[in-house]
Amino acid sequence: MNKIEFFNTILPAVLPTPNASAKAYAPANIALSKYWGKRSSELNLPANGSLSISLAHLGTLTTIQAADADSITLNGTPLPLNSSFSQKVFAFADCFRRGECQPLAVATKNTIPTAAGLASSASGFAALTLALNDYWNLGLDSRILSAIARIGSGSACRSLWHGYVKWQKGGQADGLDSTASPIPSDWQTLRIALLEISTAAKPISSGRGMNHTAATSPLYSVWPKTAEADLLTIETAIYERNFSLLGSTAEANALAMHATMLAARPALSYFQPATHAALAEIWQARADGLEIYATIDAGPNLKILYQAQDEEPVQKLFPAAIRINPFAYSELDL
Ligand code: 2P0
Repeated sequence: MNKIEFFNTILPAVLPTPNASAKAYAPANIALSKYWGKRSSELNLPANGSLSISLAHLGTLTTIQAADADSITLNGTPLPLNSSFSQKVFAFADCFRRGECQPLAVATKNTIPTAAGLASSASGFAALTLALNDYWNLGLDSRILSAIARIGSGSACRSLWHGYVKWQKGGQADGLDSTASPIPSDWQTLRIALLEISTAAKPISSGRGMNHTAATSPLYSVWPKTAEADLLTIETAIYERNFSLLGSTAEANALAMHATMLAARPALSYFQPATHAALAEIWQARADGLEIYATIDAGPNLKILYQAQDEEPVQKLFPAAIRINPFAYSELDL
């Protein structure tokens, strides 16, 4: 199934009358067990399920208004329509418009500091999906919205909720069973510190990186099964409130993902020397009795997993890291 066929199955033939404007916020998320590999690139259907924690006030706020012609601003700055950011946004909006003449003024604001070294595509496509749904009064349910956000960027399907979120792999060709949903839990002592190594653009996108890995790495064949097992272990750890199990599994899962890349031909590594050095610091701290773990995505930066009780030693050890309470979203005032 291609994108247009997918959108034709879930949207009315003609879009409803739009509202004057619509506004939506979505948080960024960090995968505790990772998405790495697609069984369909067209619809971003994953080779394995994944589980994430959302980052509360770090995310994307998107506003859509009717206009005479398409236009876009990013963090208040107008962007040309031929910029890669504009093209991604309007290609996504076109999946809704399907040829209808409905120009849009899109304003996107990221609340993620550049220094956090975090990608904003997950929160960006999630916020855009929610805003487009509201703009045209589509009233789509959360499962459909998650599938739509996934088509924008795989990990975006997890950014529709705060807290712990699970993305089920699914098996259908239309991807309607490959969607995310929140994990009901009020275990709120998990904290995340974002340790920036570099904010330079990554040399190879996640999508290209995962396709290259799946196509050439002899270690990749064990990845989907490993990742599914890790997902279940982390879900159990959340229900049991077992930080040691959650952290150790998340760290092992991330390093297993990077190991598949290192074995790709040619090798792919998002690590920089400072990534290895910080990882060694985390391992030493753990050996010294501070229970912290690392997870690393498709870039050189580290995310440190720790417990609320260890705020002070983590701040002392990594003073430059941005510390986040993922559950502080009730304080949001956007
Ligand atoms: C994740 N990553 O689970 C994994 C871990 C990076 C490493 O999801 O091609 O930007 O748009 O579906 O979602 C980043 O990949 O890729 C990602 P596309 P996406 O968070």
